[in-house]
Amino acid sequence: MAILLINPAKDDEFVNTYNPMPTSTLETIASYYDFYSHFRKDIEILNEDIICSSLILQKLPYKSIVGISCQNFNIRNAIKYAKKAKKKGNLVVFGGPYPSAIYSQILDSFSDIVDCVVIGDGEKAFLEIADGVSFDCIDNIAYLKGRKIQKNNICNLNLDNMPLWDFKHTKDYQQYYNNEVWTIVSGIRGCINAVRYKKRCAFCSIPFTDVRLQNPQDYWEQINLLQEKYKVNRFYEAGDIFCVGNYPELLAKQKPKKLKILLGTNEAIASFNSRIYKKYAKYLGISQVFLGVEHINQEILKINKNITYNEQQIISILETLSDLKICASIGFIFGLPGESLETAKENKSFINRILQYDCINRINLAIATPHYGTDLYRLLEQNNSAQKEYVEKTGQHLSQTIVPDYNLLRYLNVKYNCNIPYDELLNIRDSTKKEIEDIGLAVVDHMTLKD
Ligand code: B12
Ligand code: SF4
Repeated sequence: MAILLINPAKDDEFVNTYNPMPTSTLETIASYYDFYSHFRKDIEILNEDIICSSLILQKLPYKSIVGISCQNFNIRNAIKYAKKAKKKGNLVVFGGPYPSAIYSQILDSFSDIVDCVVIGDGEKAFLEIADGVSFDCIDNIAYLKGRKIQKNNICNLNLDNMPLWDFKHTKDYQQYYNNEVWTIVSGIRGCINAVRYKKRCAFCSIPFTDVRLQNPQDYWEQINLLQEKYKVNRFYEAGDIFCVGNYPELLAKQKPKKLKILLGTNEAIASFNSRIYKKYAKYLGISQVFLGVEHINQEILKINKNITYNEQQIISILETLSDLKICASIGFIFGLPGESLETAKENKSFINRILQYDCINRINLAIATPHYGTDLYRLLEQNNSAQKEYVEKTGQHLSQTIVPDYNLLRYLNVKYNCNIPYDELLNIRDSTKKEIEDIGLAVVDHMTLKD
């Protein structure tokens, strides 16, 4: 029986704001398995963004292995598939950033349907699970041993031993290419800012503080293969921050001259390197940057990002990107701990001031969301009144719930960690949104929830 890897669709409470993208994450796991496994069982990948739920249910194997990729926005659907897969006698494996952060809660509540949770890099762990290695001997997993949760050693994957991958395991992958989509590549894993400050930002839910880089030659070989095979030109580097030391320079030096692509990158203000961009961005094909600004108030930055930066630094980056004709999608967050009416207005007025820059093609306006695994969540957990209110309204304790009520958590965060009424904060966010839309720019909320 084939092994099945599933990427469930977003849960109902979220608004679908993105076009589907190819499931690169699951393809890297499947290709790693094909390359290193002695058994070479067939693997199929089903992505609910393009395959309907009934087909996924129909294709669930019997007594095989079902791996499910979960994030905070699709955990309900992930659990739905896990239940059905378990009924058919499968070994059920969860992986992804969300289960990595909440593996113990998953194993506490769902040990009858989830056999093991992969924490962090999934390629080697999944290979060993599929090859039947005893759980005791597999790094990067957590599972129930007797009645106790056993978390094994966490070991980072060496990105230089990655086999090349394509979309051969993904059913109906051709559907992705109806539109001009970005194909995700992953030569950078982790966040350089988290390494520098030994800490993630207060609103970041990824539970690791390391960074790893793929050999530049392998990086281009992978992109070249995808371009030749599927005639795709747009690639999006998934690494949290692209400017990791001189990595962009090393990439530029190794890039095959004939290879013409467009590249999307993630950047943060503190680590953005204008010199590198001026020298290498055009040659690398960088055409779109996702830039996290989050807030302009220094106190709020200090509390939530472990660092401060000023207006001039941000404007200088926007000038560089505008000169280079690189598009920028800029992220802001309202309602971070420390927010008051004044600071929210400060953020709003800064957003209005930067809209004149040609490079900006999208603004992400988020309301701070306390995801599991973030400091924001921990702050609420430590606050007795917030705990009490959450229990009263949901009947669940914050440390036990796996699928939190995000709207309520946003509200509680503002109530207990900010100095502004929630309604007023929403009004400021909404009026900012309207002003941006009035000049024809797209606005999205990072975790758009249905009302
Ligand atoms: C690329 C990306 C996107 C892309 C495409 C996603 C796609 N289809 O592949 C786009 C832009 C569309 C996107 C959208 C969203 N994203 Co996004 N995205 C990312 C990003 C930057 C990189 C993901 C990636 O490819 N990483 C590289 C691969 C190799 O790593 P990986 O995915 O973590 O997978 C490894 C392990 O986790 C594990 N693993 C993963 N799945 C499985 C499954 C099994 C069975 C196993 C064994 C292991 C395993 O093994 C993998 C290989 O080592 C991450 C941030 C990050 N740095 O991870 C956010 C991130 C995943 N996104 C996030 C969010 C919230 C969203 C949105 C909801 C935002 C929105 N405004 O709506 C949407 C929802 C998308 C949807 N499906 O509807 C959050 C999820 C938070 C969480 N804790 O779950 C993240 C972590 C960002 C963050 N810091 O908050 N996203
Ligand atoms: S929010 Fe961005 S900069 Fe902050 S730790 Fe997370 S990935 Fe790094």
